[in-house]
Amino acid sequence: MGQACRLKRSRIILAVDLTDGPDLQAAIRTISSLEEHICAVKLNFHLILPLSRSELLQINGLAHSYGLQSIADIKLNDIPSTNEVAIAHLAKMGFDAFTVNPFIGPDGLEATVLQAHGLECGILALIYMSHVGAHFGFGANLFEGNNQVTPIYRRFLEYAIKSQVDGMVIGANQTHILKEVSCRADKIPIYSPGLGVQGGDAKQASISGTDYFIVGRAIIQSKEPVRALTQLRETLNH
Ligand code: NUP
Repeated sequence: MGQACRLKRSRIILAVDLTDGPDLQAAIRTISSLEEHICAVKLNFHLILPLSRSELLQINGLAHSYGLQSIADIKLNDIPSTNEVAIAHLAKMGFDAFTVNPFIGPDGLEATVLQAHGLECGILALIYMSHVGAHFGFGANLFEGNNQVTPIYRRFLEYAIKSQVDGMVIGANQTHILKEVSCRADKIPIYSPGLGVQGGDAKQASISGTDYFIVGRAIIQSKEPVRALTQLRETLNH
């Protein structure tokens, strides 16, 4: 991602979360009109479910032709043999990285990293999501035997470091978590969704430790997407 970020001089990843239709042409138009200002695209179920394998391959080929990376945001969370099949299919479709939920445990997470690296792809582990209510899961306390209490996200962080993931996903609106994690694992880049519609502030998140910003609706649903994107880019580049 670092290379794409330097090449495009942008730390912004476009969440291509089209809801109208959506079809291949709309995805192509969106990416082509915004590619100059972003370093990657992130595809979620919005496109991965309705589009065909060959259409996804075309979108990823287009992204690569612009020097962009492509992330499949499917938050893998299954038994190892099923995760393995999903990663193999997504890699064949041209995705460069996949999101994984460390809830699968350290061994499962490590297996996804080893497989992805073997395919020259990367794994981004969820550490603390951005949505309202994320604390019920990622902030829930694990009661250890010796009267110790550990929030689950700290355990996920341990798994992520041990497994040598390529990135960690933490909500841009979770500033105290961003600060803590960026100090404890300063070698692993942090990817933050949650700007704009979800309430996160770009500058605050950047100061708190976010390396890459994932933005969807604030751009895609803007009346002037290029303007919204260039403004955000300028804010972040200063
Ligand atoms: O914690 C997360 N929050 C989040 O919003 C992890 C994610 N992967 N996402 C995704 O990022 C979400 O599913 C959507 O695709 C994108 C954020 O979109 P928006 O809120 O900028 O529109």
